[in-house]
Amino acid sequence: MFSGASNFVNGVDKTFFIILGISFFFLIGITFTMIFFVLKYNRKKKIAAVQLKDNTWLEITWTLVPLALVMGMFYYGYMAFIPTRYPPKDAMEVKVIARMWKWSFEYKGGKQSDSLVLPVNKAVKLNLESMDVIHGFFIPSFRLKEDVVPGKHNYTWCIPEEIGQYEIMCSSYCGVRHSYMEGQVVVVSEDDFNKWLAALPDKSKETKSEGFKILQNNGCMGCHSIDGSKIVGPSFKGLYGSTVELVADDGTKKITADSTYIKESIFLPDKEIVAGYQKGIMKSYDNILKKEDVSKIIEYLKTIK
Ligand code: HEC
Ligand SMILES: [Cu+2]
Repeated sequence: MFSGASNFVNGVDKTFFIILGISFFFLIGITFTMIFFVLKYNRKKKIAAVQLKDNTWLEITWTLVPLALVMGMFYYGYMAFIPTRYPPKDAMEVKVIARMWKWSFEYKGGKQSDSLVLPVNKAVKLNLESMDVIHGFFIPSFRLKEDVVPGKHNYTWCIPEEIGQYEIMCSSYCGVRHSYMEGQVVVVSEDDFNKWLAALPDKSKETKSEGFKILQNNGCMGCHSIDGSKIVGPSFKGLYGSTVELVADDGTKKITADSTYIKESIFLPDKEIVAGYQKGIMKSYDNILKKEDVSKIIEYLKTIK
């Protein structure tokens, strides 16, 4: 708290403590008044009840005082919120790409990185894009949180004010591995930032096979590994040509993973399920991938034995 990691920390924390302070005042006040009344008007003291009719001043007071309090909370909240909607015109722009279950960041010129590296004391505008479902871009230390909605060009911005490393989290439940959807912001000096950006390999120019890129761009890697480890789905390593045990409505069977099988797994994932995995997790890519894309994926899968 009060770390000052970004330009929004003060406004948000001030609002938080004002609301907390008011709540605490009433918690203590109401509790003690209650205890006082219980003791003072205890039935054993046999105090006769008096009927009161309305009291205009009392009613005006208990209307205006809470009104002033909530308007005060609103004022501080609003004043902290408004600047978050107006990034400075000269802010550096970075595209934040959210997909199940990974954050990636694209800098001007198309270079991509897995962590968000930012120069200190420079305004940055973050354009938020989702490749699949609704995610929430959340940097607690920066007091920054904004939904990432597919098809909607949401954004947020900030000025990082302290060199260091901070956590990025996803604040919208987005599926089985939502809680693993973490990232890092690394705030460095401007010099270090420029050096880092220059040294960042340009993945868009890398000579990775096309099939690999298709897997990467469609979020397959969130669920499938290529190194043999099981994530949400089976690993792609050694899949092509191997024997796979399938569970269908009419029992289990063993097949050899050939092109037809892989094509079907991508277009009709729920028809037959790999033994040990669950139905309904992988969606069909029928309208997303073209036949040529799938052929390229298959060509690539043949190469990872
Ligand atoms: C949300 C997680 C998820 C995503 C994203 C996903 N899959 Fe899957 N996939 C699974 C699961 C779970 C299975 C196992 C159950 C089944 O057979 O449907 C599976 C099975 C498969 C299989 C059969 C594997 C085997 O060992 O027999 C192939 C091939 C496949 N997926 C390809 C893809 C491709 C290509 C993409 C991207 C276009 C993709 N998947 C995206 C979860 C996912
Ligand atoms: Cu998410």
